[in-house]
Amino acid sequence: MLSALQIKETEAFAKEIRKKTIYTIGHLGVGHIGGSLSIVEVLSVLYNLEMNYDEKNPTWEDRDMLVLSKGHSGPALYSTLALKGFFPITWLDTLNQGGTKLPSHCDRKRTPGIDMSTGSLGQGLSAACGMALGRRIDKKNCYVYAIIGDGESDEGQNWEAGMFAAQYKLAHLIAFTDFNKLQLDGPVDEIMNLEPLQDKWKSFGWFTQRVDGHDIAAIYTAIEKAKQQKEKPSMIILDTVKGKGASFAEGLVSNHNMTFDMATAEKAIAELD
Ligand SMILES: Cc1ncc(C[n+]2csc(CCOP(=O)(O)OP(=O)(O)O)c2C)c(N)n1
Ligand SMILES: [Mg+2]
Repeated sequence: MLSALQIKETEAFAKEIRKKTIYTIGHLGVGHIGGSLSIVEVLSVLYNLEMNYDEKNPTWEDRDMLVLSKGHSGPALYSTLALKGFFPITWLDTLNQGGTKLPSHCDRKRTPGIDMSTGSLGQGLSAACGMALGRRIDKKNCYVYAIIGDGESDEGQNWEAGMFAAQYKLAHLIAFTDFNKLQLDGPVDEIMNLEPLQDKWKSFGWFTQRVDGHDIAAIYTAIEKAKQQKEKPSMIILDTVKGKGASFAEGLVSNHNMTFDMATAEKAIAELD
């Protein structure tokens, strides 16, 4: 059971991740602000409450791992990892510039704390299946988490991974769908309607839940329930808002890969206090 203090601390952490994400993209002048801001709360719960890791030894064998399959949302994960001490916070100023260790999309060979290279949508859940199966074969008791996008769910490979995870009873695979209802250039329900999304994953043999993706306590409780599963992989559908918390971007179709300057970023950051 989560204490009121833990909720408060994790909400505060989420706010810091959100601020750093807006700052980081504003500093560069362009980036995937929408899909980065919609996953801030799940990242804060994972890295503040759930995941076992050692920021001083990011490749520690017994760690829990995260595959950010929607790799274009790297800036939110970089902000999270920087705030948790995986690398200096000043690296955020180098996002996607020549020689950076923080490319726009996640690269496990470049960034401490990134467990899988992603960006080519549709592949991450399959990678997470392999990681979860491998860990089980190695008799590790750790968890593999994955975050996929709703637009990304149009990629058929997700559904192959869905069958595989159920077949091999990957109970230590806990996946999230960032259901922010928007993809690159329009609403999900107009481009490729995913509903009934929870029923789909259930029919694939997964343990499924659907929660408010900006509610820290709800996300935490869902993960704890997922961890009680002994045979089924888990899909937690997060109802989210693309661009959540940045007044200049929230809910706009145009927030997918947006150009904005530091003055706009600073105003939005100030509004969060
Ligand atoms: C295989 C592949 N096709 C296309 C793209 C280009 N692309 C990047 S993000 C994106 C939209 C993804 O939508 P969604 O999963 O809803 O992302 P979010 O709303 O979370 O930003 C597309 C088409 C890509 N990265 N990989
Ligand atoms: Mg989306």
